[in-house]
Amino acid sequence: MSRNKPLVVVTRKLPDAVETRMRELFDTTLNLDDHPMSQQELVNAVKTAHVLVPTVTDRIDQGLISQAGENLKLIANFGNGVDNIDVAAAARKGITVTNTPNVLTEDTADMTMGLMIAVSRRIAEGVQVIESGEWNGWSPTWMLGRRIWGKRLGIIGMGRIGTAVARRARAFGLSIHYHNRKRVNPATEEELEAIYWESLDQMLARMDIISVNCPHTPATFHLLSARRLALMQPNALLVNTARGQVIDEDALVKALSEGKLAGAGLDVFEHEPAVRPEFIDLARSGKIVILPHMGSATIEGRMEMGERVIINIRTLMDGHRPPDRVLPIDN
Ligand code: 8YV
Repeated sequence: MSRNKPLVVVTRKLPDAVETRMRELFDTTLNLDDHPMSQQELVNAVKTAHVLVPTVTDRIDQGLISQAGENLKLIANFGNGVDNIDVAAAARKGITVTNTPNVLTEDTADMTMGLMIAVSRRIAEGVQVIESGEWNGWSPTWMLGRRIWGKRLGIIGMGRIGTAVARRARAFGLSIHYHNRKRVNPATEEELEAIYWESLDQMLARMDIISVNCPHTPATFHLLSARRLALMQPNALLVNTARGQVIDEDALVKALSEGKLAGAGLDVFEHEPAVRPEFIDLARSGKIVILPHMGSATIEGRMEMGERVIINIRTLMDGHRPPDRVLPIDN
């Protein structure tokens, strides 16, 4: 530690302004060429650093945490979801974990709406037609999509992002239904005229569009299983901007290929950056729209995520509880 500044290791390239500020405040090791860190690099980092700043692309599991040195006091995740970190193992070692909530809510909700509209109105297919030079002109029965106005949207996970999706969806004329571990407060339900479904199965069977907005936890792994996907209406659409692990991808491919589900908009995948070839074929055929985990990818969002990371580090270093502390989930 130089001049009493904590040693902070950042695993990926962050926006320049964030990196510059971090170097002013901390003894910061940057990853200038943005390569995903190897296991050995991560081990070296946790052995020496006071603070590790990982992202969704780093597995901070129990094995890694067990090798952490005495110095490591904080894992300040650059991201909202913490399914890449074994939070319980960190807690057992007295290491605090923080994330960056709130600042990517609106961007992720925008992308959810974007996918919903892109799938139902065949936007990606339209782009492909123009780019291929095969557009022969307008026709009354060509490229017909499905209207979203007046349809029913079922949101799985009515946290910050789910609620932000609901607000937008209301303006697009969708009626709001949701499934959540807990019912949201009456004022929010009233504002959104939202219908709560305690039973996910019951909700799935009745919706025109389903949006996945819950975190990936042991309880939500493959929540949308083959059995549950089969409950959905054949005309229904599925949008996922949360985590690929929430959907059984084998079952989703099967449902889409067999026409048991009309389409999907996916920003996330179970084994990123690998995307199963069937999804790519389905995207080429216009059945689904797929994006490479871009839900929170705005300049403003990334800057604010960096600011949250800095605030969390500084607060802990000043001897206080960081604002975005994440506690282990009690199952
Ligand atoms: C982030 C995300 O880009 O914050 C999250 O949980 O999924 C993403 O939108 C990513 O996590 C950055 O680490």
